[in-house]
Amino acid sequence: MEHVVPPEAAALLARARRVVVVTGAGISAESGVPTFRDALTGLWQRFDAQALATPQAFEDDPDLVWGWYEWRRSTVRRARPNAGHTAVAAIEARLPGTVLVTQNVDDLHERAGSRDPVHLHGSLLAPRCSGCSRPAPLPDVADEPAEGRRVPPPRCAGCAARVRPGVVWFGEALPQAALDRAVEAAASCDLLVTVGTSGLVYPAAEIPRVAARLGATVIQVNPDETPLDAVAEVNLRGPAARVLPALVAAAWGDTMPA
Ligand code: BJW
Ligand code: ZN
Repeated sequence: MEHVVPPEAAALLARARRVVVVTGAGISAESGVPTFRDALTGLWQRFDAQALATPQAFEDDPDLVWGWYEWRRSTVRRARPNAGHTAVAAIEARLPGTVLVTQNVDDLHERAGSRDPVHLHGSLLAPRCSGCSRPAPLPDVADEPAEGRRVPPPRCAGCAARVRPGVVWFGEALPQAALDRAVEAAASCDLLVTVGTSGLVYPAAEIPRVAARLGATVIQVNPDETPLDAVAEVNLRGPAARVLPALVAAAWGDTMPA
C-alpha cells in the first residue's frame, strides 16, 4: 500500500532549493542489512555492538572483530538497494545541489545511483593497515556469510601490522573532510531530511541540529521515536522504503523510476 505523506511534508520538499539528506542504518534495514543496534543477531547475539566497534576490542581480540566485520561485509555484498535508497537518488537527480550524508558503512547508496555520498563513519569496503594506514586489498568473502566465525585479519604488505576495517570506531575522530562537508551543507541548506538514524551517536547526531538552529526545516523518517523528534518539524513514522518514495511522488509527481 502506498504510504500517505502529509501535504505539508510534500510542500516542504517541493519548495526546497538546497537539500541535505542524512541517513543511518534504518535506510538499509529493508535491504536485509541489520541496523547497528540490531547487528548482533543470531550467533553474534552474545556480544555487544557498542563494545565490538572500538579500537580496544580490536586490540584485545582482532580475530573476533575482523570476523564480525567480514560477516557484515558479506551480508552487504548480497544485499540490494531498496526503494528508500532509490528515492534519495531521485531527490539528487531532481535537485543536483543535494548533499547526501550517511553514517552507513555499506555501499547501497552508491549502488542506487547516488553520486558522491559523504561517508561520516567510513566504509566496510576500504580496509587499511592499523599501523601505517596503507589501504589494503579486500579479501575474497565466501558467498554465504559465515556467522559467528572468528577470522584472523590479513597483514599489511608494507609493515606487517594487522589490517583493520576502514570504519570509524567509538573514540576515533571522524574523517575531517567528510565532517566539514556535512556541517557546511547542513549550515546552508533549507531542508534537511534525516532517515533511519537513532540520533544517538555524535557528532553525526549534531548535523540535523545544526541545520535546525540555522533556520532549516527538518523532516524525519523513522518508524520509532528518536531524540531528533524534537528537532524535526515533521515526523514521518514509517519505514524508509515506503515513506521516501511516497514523499518524492507527493512532492513532484511520478518522477520515481518503477
Ligand atoms: C528504520 C527502519 C526502516 C529501523 N526505515 N528507519 C557527545 C555526547 C556523548 C558522547 C559523545 C559525544 N560526542 C562524542 C561522543 C562519544 C561517541 C558517542 O557518540 N557516543 C554515544 C553512543 C553516546 N562518539 C564517538 O566516539 C565518535 N568520535 C568522536 O567523537 O571522536 C572525538 C575525537 C576527536 C579527535 C580525536 C579523537 C576523537 C565516533 C563515532 C563512531 C561511530 N561508529 C559506528 C560504528 C561504525 C562501524 C560499524 O558499523 O561497525 O557507526 S557506531 C554505529 O552508530 C555506526 C552507525 O553509523 C552509528 C549510528 O547508528 P544509526 O545509523 O543511527 O543506527 P541505529 O542502529 O542506532 O539506529 C537505526 C534506526 O533506524 C533506529 O532509530 C530505527 O528505529 C530506525 N529504523 N528500521 C527507517 N525500515
Ligand atoms: Zn602497514
